[in-house]
Amino acid sequence: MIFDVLTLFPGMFDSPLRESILGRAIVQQLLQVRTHNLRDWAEGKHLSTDDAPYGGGDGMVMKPEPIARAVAELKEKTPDAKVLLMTPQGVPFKQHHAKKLANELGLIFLCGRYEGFDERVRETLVDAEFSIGDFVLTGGELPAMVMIDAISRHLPGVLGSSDSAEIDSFSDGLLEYPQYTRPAVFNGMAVPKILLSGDHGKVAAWRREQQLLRTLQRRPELLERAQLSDSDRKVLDRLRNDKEK
Ligand code: 21W
Repeated sequence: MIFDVLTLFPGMFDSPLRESILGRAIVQQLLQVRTHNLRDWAEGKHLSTDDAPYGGGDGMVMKPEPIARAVAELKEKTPDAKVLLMTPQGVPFKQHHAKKLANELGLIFLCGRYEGFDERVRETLVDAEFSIGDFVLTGGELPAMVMIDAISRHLPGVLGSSDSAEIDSFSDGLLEYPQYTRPAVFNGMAVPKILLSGDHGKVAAWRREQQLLRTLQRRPELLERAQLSDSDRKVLDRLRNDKEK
């Protein structure tokens, strides 16, 4: 997969993507992240990429022409690439988007600064618009990195077999169970006895119940879409009743 990123701050992408799992995946040529400075497609004495908004108001708006020229050039190399606009008004990025986008050959991320993009960028150049959540950032660079990270985990070979993307939290729509490692007692707090019992069946049942409990307590809205077995539903009914008492 080739990720092309158009940004005014290409340096922001250097270390986050080159560390750890993604760094290894890049070395192994499982994916490529190419950052491009939008200013390279700017014109005029000041190489402006932004301008004042028509109609007045504070702040600046990203000019459409440098973006159009840049996208046209990048698409010459990867004609099938999807163009993704990072914007607070985009659809909230979810795990199912990450999984689906991992099937593309190329993705071009447009990262904005200032108050946003000239609306005409959206209309012609963009395949989809994404937000990463309801909070205000200073630009689209961190959202692009978040998406690249989440998408890359689904590319063949990027994750080791022990942490498969399929067994993750959200793959069945539930939060994960609590985890423990040594020591068996830490600051007076013991690891749940069942985890030391060696009874794999009981451990699995306990973990599933903990997943259901956590999701019920912290993210009850996820239960509406979670993949639940008959036995899960029985456990959930019991947990809900326990709560009432
Ligand atoms: C923040 C851009 C605030 C614009 C009209 C007139 C990309 C982002 C961003 C940013 C505004 C994402 C306005 C979650 C984010 C991003 C920078 C507000 C005010 N509109 N996901 N004036 N959060 N943020 N513009 O901030 O570019 S994806």
